[in-house]
Amino acid sequence: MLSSCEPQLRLFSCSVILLLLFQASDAKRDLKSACITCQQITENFNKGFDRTAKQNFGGGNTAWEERKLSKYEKSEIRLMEILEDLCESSSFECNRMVEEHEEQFETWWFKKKTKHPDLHKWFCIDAIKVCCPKGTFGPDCNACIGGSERPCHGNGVCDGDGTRGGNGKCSCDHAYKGEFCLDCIDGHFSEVRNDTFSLCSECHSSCKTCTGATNQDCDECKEGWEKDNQKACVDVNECAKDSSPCNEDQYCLNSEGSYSCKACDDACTGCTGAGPDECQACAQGYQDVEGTCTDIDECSQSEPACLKEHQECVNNKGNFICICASGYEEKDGECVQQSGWAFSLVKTESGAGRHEPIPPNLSSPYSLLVHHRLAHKYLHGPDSSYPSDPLQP
Ligand SMILES: *[C@@H]1O[C@H](CO)[C@@H](O)[C@H](O)[C@H]1NC(C)=O
Ligand SMILES: *[C@@H]1O[C@H](CO)[C@@H](O)[C@H](O)[C@H]1NC(C)=O
Ligand SMILES: [Ca+2]
Ligand SMILES: [Ca+2]
Repeated sequence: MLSSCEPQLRLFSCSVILLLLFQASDAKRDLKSACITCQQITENFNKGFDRTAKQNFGGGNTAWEERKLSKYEKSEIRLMEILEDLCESSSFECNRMVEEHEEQFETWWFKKKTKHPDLHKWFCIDAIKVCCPKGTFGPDCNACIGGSERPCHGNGVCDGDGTRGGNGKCSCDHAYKGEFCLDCIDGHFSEVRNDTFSLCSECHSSCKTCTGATNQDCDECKEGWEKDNQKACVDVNECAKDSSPCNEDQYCLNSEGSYSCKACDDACTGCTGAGPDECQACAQGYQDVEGTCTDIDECSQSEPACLKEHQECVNNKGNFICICASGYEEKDGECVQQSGWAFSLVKTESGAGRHEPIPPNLSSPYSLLVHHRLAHKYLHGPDSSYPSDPLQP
């Protein structure tokens, strides 16, 4: 009686049922992989059979060796040698399957081999029933959709094909669709078709759907293509339209079936192509010189561009900057004399440049300290630190 059951026992029987349920669904899910494992085992068996064919025997040409060889050929020793090498030691599935069915291998080896030489068929399909013949699937090895001769009519893969698992439905190859893989997907047309055979080919790149291979066979054009007056699909020139599809600082580049927008040159405000000679107008800081937008050199204008004392003008593309002249540094927006040693680039007579030290303004104690520190570094190298330097953090 259940009520008299020990609670531990009920728990135990409960978990056994759960375990069995789990194993049942697990087994169903694993039917495909069980067949693959079995397939590998029989392949390795055949390899082992070949490998052991001449093992341990030299030429095999003496009568004694002949006798001995024919004895070994069908011996249990040879079977054991083959069985030993069927699985990788790490493959749990494989080792379990071989262990579980060792007797079956013996039966086949000693009694069935001659009549049923195909081990895969005898063992995987008929004996332990994890595989099915090609073109069939599932527990009862039913024919795949499209028939076992040409599953999916040669245009797809049958789910569970050759195993006791799967549902026999087709996953069609590219270009095919439908339950039977006889229909063509969009962008493809049927070259040949009857109830059992179908060949689909790709449409011209301009067609969305078509009845043949050229751009005149399109039913509908792809996006970016339109029908001309001969009913052929031709490229739409998006850039020739009244309103450009690109931004103001871009130009439009047409391509087959598409277009792209490219950034204008920095010298332009609006453009019709790449480069500073394709500008609609010149950007600020540039001026038109014979059709090309060219940088304005603000520093060589008659009006000085930098107005503060001790400032120098440096020209850049599209603008200019004002920096303090050498020997001066910026402080609160003004150029003041540098407190330490500075170096100015001086032109030598040969035209090359040379750095020449400029002495500091020594009238303030702060400047003096900085001067000493720089002098120390000058004498002891740039990485040396000034001893007991009150300015060092
Ligand atoms: C279908 O077409 C294929 C290929 O052209 C041909 O081999 C086959 O006999 C045809 N079958 C039928 C039923 O017409
Ligand atoms: C040195 O600095 C002092 C105070 O900062 C300043 O008054 C003086 O004009 C400067 N001397 C020179 C030569 O620039
Ligand atoms: Ca286009
Ligand atoms: Ca400039």
